[in-house]
Amino acid sequence: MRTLSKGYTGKVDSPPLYHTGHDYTTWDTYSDRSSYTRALPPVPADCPTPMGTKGRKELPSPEYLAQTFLARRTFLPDTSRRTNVLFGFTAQHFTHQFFKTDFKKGPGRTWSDHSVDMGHVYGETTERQHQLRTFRDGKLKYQLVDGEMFPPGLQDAPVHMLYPPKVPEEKRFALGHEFFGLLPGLFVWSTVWLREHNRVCDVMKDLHPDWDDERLFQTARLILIGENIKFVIEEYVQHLAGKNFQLLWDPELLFEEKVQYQNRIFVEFNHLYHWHALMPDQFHIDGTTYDMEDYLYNSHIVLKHGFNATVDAMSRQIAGRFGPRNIGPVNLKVAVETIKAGRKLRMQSLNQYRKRFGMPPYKTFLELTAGDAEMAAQLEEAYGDIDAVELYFGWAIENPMPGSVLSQMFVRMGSTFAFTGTLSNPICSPGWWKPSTFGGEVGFNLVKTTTLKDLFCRNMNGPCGLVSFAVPE
Ligand code: MNH
Repeated sequence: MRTLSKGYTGKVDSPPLYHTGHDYTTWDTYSDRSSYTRALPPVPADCPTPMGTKGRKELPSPEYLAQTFLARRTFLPDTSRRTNVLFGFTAQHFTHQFFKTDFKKGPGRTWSDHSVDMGHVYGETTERQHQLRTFRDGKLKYQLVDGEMFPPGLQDAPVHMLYPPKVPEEKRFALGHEFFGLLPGLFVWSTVWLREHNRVCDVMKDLHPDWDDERLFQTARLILIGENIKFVIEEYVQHLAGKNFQLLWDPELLFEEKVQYQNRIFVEFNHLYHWHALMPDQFHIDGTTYDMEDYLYNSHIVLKHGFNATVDAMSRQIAGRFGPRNIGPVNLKVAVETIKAGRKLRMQSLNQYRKRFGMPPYKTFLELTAGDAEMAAQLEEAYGDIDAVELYFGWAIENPMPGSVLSQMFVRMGSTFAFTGTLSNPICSPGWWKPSTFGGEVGFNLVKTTTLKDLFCRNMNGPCGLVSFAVPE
């Protein structure tokens, strides 16, 4: 595990060499946290073709690419690892704490703090955090529905949320992240972290009756950050990695190494994580089927069916497989926007990134399509040259490795950013990694032992159903 962690964390430039604000290294590359960093500099603006020297003068239209190669015909499930919908929402919820593009300012700009900081639960700004806190015993605001704890309504915590007008006032919730009213799966995650935070506050208050609200709040936050990293490495990344190797999160493994306990988010990592193929077109809960349009912006579904039943249903529904032609209609326009963003940022080609991350460039279109001759011919027609295929689009049509959820390139690049991002968290540093940071041995043990199932089951009223990242055989 030490070798693996060293191998991956060593492949990210820190301090970063490039960012989205300049085409070359500047002081801002280091200091401007409102820009994403990038692993490769942009294609120079005065190059003969958009991809440098290769390919045609004009790239194929994003709409054509999306319709022809990305749009789902029929739902293709991930039969290789039986990834489920709960996994998909975990991916989305977890990563939106550090992928926060400032879309108004442009695809290279971000309002994130570049780390696993639970900012999607507590709010990115102090102002938002204060709106969400009760200022009693460290706890966050909540409401009880049939005796169960849920996030507060917007009238009780008036934070900015992005709800469309059709959502009635009483069905709007105040969450840490303004997008999280979008999907019931994100609401489920917001709820479980809210319950865990308030539960941990009770545990800490019992142990430290003299602690004030601020100390209880801040300590609970550090414990939740640790719990999050714990199950993300040992269960979530484990699900992606397969069964041949048991991952272990032990910050002490890197104490003798040169680790920088700070992180920056790369725009390539953001594009790589557009995992919209995972999402089905319908959701099944307790015998009811919801089409996407009834599901979006409808957090109330969770209250209607109950928290436990919703989590169980999400664990039993299979997610989509990665690879060509599996992005559903509502997400196809996100794919189009991502292709456009890549062009605005003048991102280098798939093959340039393969070389940057130690993989051989594809030599032919047939190699890229894993032997699909028809698609290879269509792609050759569209791009002209294999070295002109774009990064996000290339990923989106790569097939998973046999028996795996992801393609080889996804694993290589994703692991590099993921291990760096989690293992460089300040709680992993020699100075912080000790009981007192987490309110004593009890809190430290929560960080060192919490599993996905623990997190959900200890925060449920009544029997806990299936909580898993894979649909059982
Ligand atoms: Mn998703 C961005 C819709 C599921 C990962 N997603 C976006 C955007 C929309 C969106 C809209 C903004 C796009 C733009 O303007 O460029 N996403 C959805 C919908 C679903 C969804 C409707 C489910 C249905 N998304 C998922 C899942 C993941 C994911 C599952 C898995 C990780 N999405 C992303 C990432 C971004 C994004 C990453 C980029 C976010 C950012 O940069 O701020």
